[in-house]
Amino acid sequence: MSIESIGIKGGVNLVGGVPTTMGDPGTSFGQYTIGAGGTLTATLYEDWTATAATSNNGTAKLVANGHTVDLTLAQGSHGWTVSNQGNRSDVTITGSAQNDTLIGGAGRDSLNGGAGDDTLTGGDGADSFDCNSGYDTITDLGKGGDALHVSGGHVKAFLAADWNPDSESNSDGEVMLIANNHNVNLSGGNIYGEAVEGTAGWTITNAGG
Ligand SMILES: [Ca+2]
Ligand SMILES: [Ca+2]
Repeated sequence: MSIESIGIKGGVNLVGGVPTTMGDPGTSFGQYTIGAGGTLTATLYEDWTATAATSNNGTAKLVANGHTVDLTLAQGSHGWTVSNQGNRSDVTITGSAQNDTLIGGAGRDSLNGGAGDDTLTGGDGADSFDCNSGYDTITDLGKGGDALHVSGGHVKAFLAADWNPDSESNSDGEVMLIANNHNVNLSGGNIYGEAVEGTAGWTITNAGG
């Protein structure tokens, strides 16, 4: 990975690929160890996959800048904030096992928080939200015609537009949709005769949630 900028405070160590020039977009990076009280802020110039050599016990913020980020193997007790806001490229962002905040851009993003209680925001574009465990929150479901895939866990999704999911969406977890004065129609589509597959319950409310 290369970065444009990095903010380092106490407790941060860089493991491998330590830059010799701060702020050089061409500087290659390896993995990070962010200690308690440490802060990492970085803008990606390449796709980046964390290995188990990366851990976060402090604060970690990545600007995806149109690149895929995979934090599945990241260690440590703290989650990550990853944002592609302001970028039109489609990206896939996969969170860590902790509580992450993942934010898409204007493209068709795929956001998967992984374990933990994650907060997902797709932005514009037909985004795909994948939720599999924990208590995840989606802040803008429906904006751009999104798909929701719930393989487990609990999801609370706030609608940002009318949502009429097709058969791409499914749930085997518990989903609460906060209509937020938008229309929801789960009956359209046609695979297996229903729009939204899944065995677990859906709760739809126009209350504040
Ligand atoms: Ca997570
Ligand atoms: Ca998006």
